Amino acid sequence: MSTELTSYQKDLLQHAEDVGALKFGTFTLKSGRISPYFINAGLLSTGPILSSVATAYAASVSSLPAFDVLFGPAYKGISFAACTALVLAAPPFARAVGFAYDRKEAKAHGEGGSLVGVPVRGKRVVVLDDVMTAGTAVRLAIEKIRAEGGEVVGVLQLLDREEVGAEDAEGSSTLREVERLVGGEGRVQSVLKMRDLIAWVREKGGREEQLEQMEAYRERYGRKD
Ligand code: OMP
Repeated sequence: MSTELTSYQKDLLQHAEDVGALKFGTFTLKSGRISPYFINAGLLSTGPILSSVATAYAASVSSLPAFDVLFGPAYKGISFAACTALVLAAPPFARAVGFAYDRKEAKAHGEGGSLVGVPVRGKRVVVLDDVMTAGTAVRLAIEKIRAEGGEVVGVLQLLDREEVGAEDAEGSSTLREVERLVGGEGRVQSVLKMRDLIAWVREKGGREEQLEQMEAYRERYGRKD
C-alpha cells in the first residue's frame, strides 16, 4: 500500500513523537487488542500543536456534508472541537459553526443535562474525536447526540487506526460500521490513518522492528474491506 504524506501530516507525526503523544512499544487498548503503537492525543496540548491539529481538522471538514455543530466527546475531543470551531471561524474557512460537548457525569442541578455548549436539538452535528479503533467511543457520542435530538451527519477523527470493528464477526471495518450509522460512504473522515503512520515510520528509516510489529498488527486487526 503506497501512501504520499503531506507536509502537515509529517509535521504532525513528528510533533506527536517529540512530545511523547505517539509511542511505540506494547499497549493494551480499550478493545483489549495489544498494539505496538499508541497515540495519546491528550499530550498534543501546547498552543502551537493545538493550532496545527485544529487547522488539520478544519481542512478535513470540507469533505463532510454541511453541518451546524462540532461535537467534541469528553475529554480529549473537547479542546480539539473548540479549537477547530475557532479555526473554522477565521479565513480562509470563514465558517460559523457551533460547538458542544458532553459531560462524563450527568448534572442534576443548575442547567442540568449531559451536554454543554450550543443545543444540538434539530441540528446537523459532526463528531470530532481523537482516535478510532473499534468504534466504541464514537458510537457512545452518536447515541448521546441522538438522545438530545441532534442528527449526526459525519465523524472526523485525528487518527483512524483502520481496524476491524467491534462487530468483527462480520469481518467489517470500524470505518464501514460507523459510516453505516451516520449515513453512508464518505461520512467518516480522518486527518491521519494507520497507513500514513506506517509510511512515515518507513520514510524515517532504521526502524525495521517497529515496522514489522505494525505490519503484523495490521495483518491481525487491520480492516479487510
Ligand atoms: P475505540 O472506542 O475502540 O474506537 O477506541 C478509541 C479510544 O481508545 C480513543 O478515544 C482513546 O480513548 C483510546 N485510544 C487512544 O487514545 N489511542 C490509541 O492509539 C488507541 C486507543 C484505543 O484504546 O484503542
